[in-house]
Amino acid sequence: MGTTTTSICRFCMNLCPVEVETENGAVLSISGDRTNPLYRGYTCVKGRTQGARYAHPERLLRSLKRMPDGGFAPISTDEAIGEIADRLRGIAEEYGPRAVALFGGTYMAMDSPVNLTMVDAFMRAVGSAMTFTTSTLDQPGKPLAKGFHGMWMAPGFAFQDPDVALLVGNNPYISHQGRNGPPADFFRGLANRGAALVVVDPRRTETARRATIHLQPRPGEDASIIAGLIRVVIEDGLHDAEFVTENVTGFDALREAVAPFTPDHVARRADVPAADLVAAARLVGGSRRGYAAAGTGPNMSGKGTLVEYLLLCLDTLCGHWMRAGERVRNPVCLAHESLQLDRAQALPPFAAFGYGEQLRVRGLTMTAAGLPSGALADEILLPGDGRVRALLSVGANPANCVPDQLKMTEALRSLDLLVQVDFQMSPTARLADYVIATTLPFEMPGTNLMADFLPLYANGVGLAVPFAQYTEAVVEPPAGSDLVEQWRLLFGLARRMGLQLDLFPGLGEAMPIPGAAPVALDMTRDPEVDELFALVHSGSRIPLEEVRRHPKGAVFADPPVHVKPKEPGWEGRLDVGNAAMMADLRDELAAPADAGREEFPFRLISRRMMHVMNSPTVALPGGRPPYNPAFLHPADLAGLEVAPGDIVEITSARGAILAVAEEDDTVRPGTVSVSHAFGDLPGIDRDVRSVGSNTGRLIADDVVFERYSGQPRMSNIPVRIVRTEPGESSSESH
Ligand SMILES: Nc1nc2c(c(=O)[nH]1)N[C@H]1C(S)=C(S)[C@@H](COP(=O)(O)OP(=O)(O)OC[C@H]3O[C@@H](n4cnc5c(=O)[nH]c(N)nc54)[C@H](O)[C@@H]3O)O[C@H]1N2
Ligand SMILES: Nc1nc2c(c(=O)[nH]1)N[C@H]1C(S)=C(S)[C@@H](COP(=O)(O)OP(=O)(O)OC[C@H]3O[C@@H](n4cnc5c(=O)[nH]c(N)nc54)[C@H](O)[C@@H]3O)O[C@H]1N2
Ligand code: SF4
Ligand SMILES: [Mo]
Repeated sequence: MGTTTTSICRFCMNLCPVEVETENGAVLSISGDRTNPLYRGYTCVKGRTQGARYAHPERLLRSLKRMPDGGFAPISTDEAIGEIADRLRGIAEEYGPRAVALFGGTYMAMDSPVNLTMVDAFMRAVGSAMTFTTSTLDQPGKPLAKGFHGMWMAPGFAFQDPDVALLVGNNPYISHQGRNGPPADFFRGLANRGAALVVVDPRRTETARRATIHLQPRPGEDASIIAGLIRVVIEDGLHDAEFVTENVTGFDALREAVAPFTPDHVARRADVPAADLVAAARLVGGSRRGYAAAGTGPNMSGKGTLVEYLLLCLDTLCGHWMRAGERVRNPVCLAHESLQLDRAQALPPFAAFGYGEQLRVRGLTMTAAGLPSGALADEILLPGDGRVRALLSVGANPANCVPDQLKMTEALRSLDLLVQVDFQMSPTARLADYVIATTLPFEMPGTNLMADFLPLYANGVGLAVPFAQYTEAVVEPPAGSDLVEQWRLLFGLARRMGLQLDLFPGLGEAMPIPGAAPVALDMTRDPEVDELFALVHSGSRIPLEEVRRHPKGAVFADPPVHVKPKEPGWEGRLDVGNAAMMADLRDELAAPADAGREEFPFRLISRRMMHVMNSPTVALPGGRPPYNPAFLHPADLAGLEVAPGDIVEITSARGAILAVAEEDDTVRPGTVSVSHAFGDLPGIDRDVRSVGSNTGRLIADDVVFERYSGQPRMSNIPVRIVRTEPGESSSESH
């Protein structure tokens, strides 16, 4: 019998409270905490099986250094930190600090709440603005669109029993990118209240199956579809005229810009029934207590900012924002109390791109979503002043996840210094000069702080009730291991480089807390984790000490938070007629709906699978294939003369990959639905049945990309598909 401790699963943003059974430092089992009022014992298969990572034979227990013969040799983590610090200092001195870049991924944000502010402080101390993250490869349209539209300073209705929800290319049933807790609860709640669900997705997803109306369009047509919805809402007079008069500007420009998007036009373009589009618009516009949200699909299809902007316009026209006096059901707990949205007034538009660091390619700049990661490979490869020569990869797997894998892996190989922080020998680790072995979440204390920030990021994600939890570390790192926390690595590097670190409270300078100044760390000693937790959570609505008194977490409803009235004299307005966005919408009309069908008859669309979190780990759940199938409609399989389980070659204008075909009648005919982050480095992953396929190899980062965020088109990729065998492929670019 082992010991059971309550903790938090930090494998995805659902942050489930769990019971972890351990024995002699090994994690025996992970199960949901049935006593939790919100999650009620919910966990998913990938969370439950990730316990196997802790004592896995393939786990990295010590750091590695690349030797002159190309192989790796073990090195003590402390020694590695010293050597890396010397090389970073040398590179910064010789080429300027811009030559030092950092790429932060999923597990920079997830594994410790200290990481984000530490990364921010570290790069500021280095003097380099070259911090890239997955934000610009995910849904950068969200923060960018807020810049064009402005922001309502009170929440939407996502967590207040909405009467209608519109989900565009978002599959919370699988991705948990929705309301935290058991995904089914949200949909059951809608059904029990008789609320409507409208889903726009080229695949009849697990979410779409619960929809009142499912529009199953061609991918990449979301801007036209939402413009069509807006047109019907305005035409039918369903908009909230009083809210618009009081808080909105640009109404006439929007009405004019959406005029050509008649139901018939949109129906032809997107290949959806016009009557369904009109019915969907009436559902969405027919209720004040509704909300609209997009997921990764439309953001990845090349026009993310426009799509997200039009969704904000739709919510604004329909008055889908909370008003003065209403109670906010899900106030923040562990985030600074000033970050709570609680004011019924409009923050006017602000600059969301075109400032700060200028990148050397495609006219890209700093954005509200961060520096465009779609330009990282070019910033490494392009000769000249400012070229990136050293890259710290923190909680990320850029070799598999940054699109244009052919270019990205070439870039990673060409660096003077690549440092990969990881717990396993990921493809990026195998390209690195140093691999720093890191702790896993149950070996560290943690909180569910990130959940508080989700509603600030987007409508419809985050906690529906103010639930907060703190966890101690529940296991020691394996005996004889030499691991370091990601934040402690950065602290160690700074100290060895002779840099002073100044930490902002919360998540760092990018998520500023009004009036908060950075705190100078004492660089002469190792910081205690508790003092950093106190700093990160300082000023929280519920003090961290109070949360720590409830080891299983608790709901902190009191004191209640009510939406305050508009400040006297406040003149801010939301802009639904931004000139650049209206011009982008006009471009949509001109763009051919379905170009290039002859050479590339299929469109590859993005998706998530329940049993993996992006890159597969060494602890994949048993009984699941170790590859990511290419899901095709049965009619397409028949047309291609491909049987389920056959190997197909998928070719785009950029490259070709092999994949295992699978039959799936939920996929729209003419599309192929494949998840990302699988496969290995180009040239060595022909055995797709054991490693899967890397869709990033089909993507060019500089041909079709979102104009503000630089996000390459990562879904709706034109491809052709033929049956093949691993041995007989026609292409050289595997
Ligand atoms: N073609 C295509 N590309 C995509 C996407 C797509 O849909 N299509 N999606 C994009 C999106 S939305 C994202 S967010 C990115 C993700 O891109 P990344 O963040 O770069 O990738 P992940 O697979 O999430 O991160 C995995 C890395 O973290 C390590 N890891 C796993 N668990 C832990 C842990 O607990 N602690 C630590 N320290 N490390 C851990 C893994 O070994 C791996 O090396 O990919 C993007 N890339
Ligand atoms: N189980 C699991 N959960 C995860 C992850 C994982 O890998 N596995 N990854 C995590 C990460 S990093 C993220 S960012 C979130 C993402 O969360 P979601 O955005 O919910 O991700 P998906 O489940 O891929 O849903 C995207 C949907 O978009 C659809 N789609 C593709 N192209 C288009 C298009 O052009 N238009 C429209 N309308 N739809 C389109 C796809 O069919 C798919 O159903 O999930 C997170 N959660
Ligand atoms: S949904 Fe799964 S992976 Fe995500 S936090 Fe819960 S158990 Fe962990
Ligand atoms: Mo993501």
